[in-house]
Amino acid sequence: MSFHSQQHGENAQGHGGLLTEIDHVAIAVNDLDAAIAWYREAFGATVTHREKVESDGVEEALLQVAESYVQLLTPTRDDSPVAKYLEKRGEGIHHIGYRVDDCAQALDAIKAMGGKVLDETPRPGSRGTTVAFVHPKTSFGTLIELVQE
Ligand code: CMX
Ligand code: CO
Repeated sequence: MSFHSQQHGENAQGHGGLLTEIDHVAIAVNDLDAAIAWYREAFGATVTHREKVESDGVEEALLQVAESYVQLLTPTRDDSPVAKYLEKRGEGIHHIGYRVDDCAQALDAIKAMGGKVLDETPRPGSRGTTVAFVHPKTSFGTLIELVQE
């Protein structure tokens, strides 16, 4: 056992506590079809799931990588949060989705620490998941989506 893992005990063995997996890395893109084509051409990666999520004003394409996904995201309307992001910051990593067993429990943990959440209670996400977003100002500049399958 290395010095590092001795210092950190269980955590060094890969326990993420309430986080069970990286569910997805979401990338905001201007042209969904162009991004899909690029991933196919470069890596042979193909779309596992494609969906318009009207409640969030986005269309997503999920490319499965092992147990996780790359979520390519593009806005479907001008007032979409992803439209604002693209306008202000350009294409790039928009959020990280962490898989959890119990979205409400993970959300409550953030709230108990005084964190700012964007969903007071879990709500429906894409592909039948239950999700809640945590404000990036609470989590070191990273917009976090808690994803319960
Ligand atoms: N990652 C990191 N920081 C971000 C960010 C992001 N994705 N989006 C905004 N920010 C930062 C901005 O840079 C800005 O920082 P400064 O004040 O230092 O300049 C601050 O947060 C406020 O940003 P804003 O441009 O004014 O944007 P809003 O506050 O209007 O919206 C957010 C930002 C996170 C509250 C909004 O995007 C939101 O509610 N997101 C949750 C829902 C969502 O993203 N849905 C789409 C994905 C759906 C899915 O994956 O299924
Ligand atoms: Co997402």
